[in-house]
Amino acid sequence: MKLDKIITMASAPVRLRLLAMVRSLRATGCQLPVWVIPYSDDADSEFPLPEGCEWRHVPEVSDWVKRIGAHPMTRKYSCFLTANYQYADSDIVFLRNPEEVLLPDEGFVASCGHWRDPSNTMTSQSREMFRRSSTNWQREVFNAGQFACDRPLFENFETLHRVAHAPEHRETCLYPIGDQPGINLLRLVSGVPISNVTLPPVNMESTWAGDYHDEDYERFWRDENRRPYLIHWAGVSMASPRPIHELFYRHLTPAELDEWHAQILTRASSPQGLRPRLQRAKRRAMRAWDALVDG
Ligand SMILES: [Mn+2]
Repeated sequence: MKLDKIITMASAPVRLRLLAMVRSLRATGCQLPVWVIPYSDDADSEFPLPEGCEWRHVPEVSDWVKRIGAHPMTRKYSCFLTANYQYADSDIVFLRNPEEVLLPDEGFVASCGHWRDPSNTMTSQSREMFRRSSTNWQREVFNAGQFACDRPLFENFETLHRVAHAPEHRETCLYPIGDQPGINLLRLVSGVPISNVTLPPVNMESTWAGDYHDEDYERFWRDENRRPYLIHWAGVSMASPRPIHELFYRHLTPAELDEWHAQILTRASSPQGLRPRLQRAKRRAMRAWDALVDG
């Protein structure tokens, strides 16, 4: 595919993540425009973007998401109305130019190892749809933080809306807890063929920061064709030190690094550790939601 843009999502709290992501992209030689989907419409959520980036409002999608109470991350569904893009979350750092890496690929391209553990990519409803689609359906699920496609999954917003609201899809596509199950199901329903560069024939090494534990993480990357083209922190806490965090830090100035560490310390010292409590609450909510859909 011939990429013509990078798409991401951001709001003020992830400003440093976004700056590092864009700088890492430019360092690979990629000068494509970056569309930034606003995570929220709050007045203080936007901030000045680096050159070559623009806030990309798609009101029909963001108004719809708000109206139905779906998770704000589902604003990413607007990607499915466009073509020739790489979507990348702000907690990603590029290592190779996605324009070059994806040139031989067609259709929808995933680049994660979720096939090892598909559990967070579906609801109990969409699991049945995947099971009915193939006996090897695990190859077709992916992390919603990184995907590329050379064509729109749906011809217009009306079609996307109709598919998402269909009785057999709505619990998954209008999911209030996250975007990943809906994004996976919409790709499946679209019928656009999917491949994953971490599976044969490419067998790229892992793109997830959580798979790299020690100082010499680059030893897995001796074969350039199998070197990951991006690294995604997806759920890996920056509060606990890991050598691979350096790939992110190297794109921040000393002043930004100070700001970053102050943010981490504030979060870590919140009463009784707010983050674990929030994550437990989220797991409870996901179980309750699944039970509701099953019932
Ligand atoms: Mn992410």
